[in-house]
Amino acid sequence: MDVLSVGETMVLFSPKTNGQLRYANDFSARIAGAETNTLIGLAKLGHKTSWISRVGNDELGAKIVSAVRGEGVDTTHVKHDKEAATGLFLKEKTNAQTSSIFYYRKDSAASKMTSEDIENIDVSDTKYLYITGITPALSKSCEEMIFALLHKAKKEKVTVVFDPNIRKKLLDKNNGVELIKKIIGLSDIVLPGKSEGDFLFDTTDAAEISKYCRNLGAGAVVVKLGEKGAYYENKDQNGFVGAYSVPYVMDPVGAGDGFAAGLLSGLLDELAWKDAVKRACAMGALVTQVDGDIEGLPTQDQLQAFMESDNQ
Ligand code: CKP
Ligand code: MG
Repeated sequence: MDVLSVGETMVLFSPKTNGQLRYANDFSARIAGAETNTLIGLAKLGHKTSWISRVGNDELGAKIVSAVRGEGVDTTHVKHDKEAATGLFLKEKTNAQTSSIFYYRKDSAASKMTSEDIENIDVSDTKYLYITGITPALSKSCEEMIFALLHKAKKEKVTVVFDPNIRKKLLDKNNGVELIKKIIGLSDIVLPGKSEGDFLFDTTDAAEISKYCRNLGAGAVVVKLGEKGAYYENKDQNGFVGAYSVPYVMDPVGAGDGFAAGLLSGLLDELAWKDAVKRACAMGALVTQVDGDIEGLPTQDQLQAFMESDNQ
């Protein structure tokens, strides 16, 4: 297995019209979840990926599993929970530029995951474990499960990649920051964004964010800088990679997950760090140009063509 991940995927209902949600009558229904976005991005590039989760024993759960499996991600470790429902969320488009999201995921099937969900999973042939800060924020039992999985991965020398993906609506107000910092300290590669640097360390400076993460114990850090590209640092090297220019941004949600897929794909293909980060930036740029989280994730040929055209 190239990349294993665990997390919640929901159905996202997006209104076809702008304005208050109370007046929205027509919606599109798409699947969305940071971890499956990344796994799907990797699968579309030809890598072997597997997803651990729970969905409800319901229609939305069936929709999610069939979509994720249909994209080529292994779903053997996804359970159908008979007691809890699949989570969902709604988008409210205030105007063409701004939107808000409303989660309906409290006590969802995925939030009921426990350490038992990962107990019998053999990670010894897994190259990378990819996790985000969303999963441990879902519930206490999910938090315990993430640490159990992290320890299992460490024991088997699986490389741990962590995207903090701060969700203020989910993180515990009192110890949320400490929780994220603890996971940063246990990770081999951390992928924060500028706003996450601000939230965690009170700085938006890429080199400083990286220093803070590395002081906590992270091996390597790649800071996502949006339209400015990315900054990477590990024990041997550091540097900036410029962003790919895009003609327009249709939907920035999911760009971070595409970025993670690009980086992991580059590392799996044993590219130099700078080139893996370049691939990450290209993936992020491609995702922003299409509505939806996974719909803009490219095939190998599309990625190659985009990177070869002079967009950077
Ligand atoms: O940080 P991103 O915009 O790349 O993440 C978007 C995803 O998992 C989205 O798909 C949503 O379902 C979520 O983050 C979430 O739980 O907020
Ligand atoms: Mg993100």
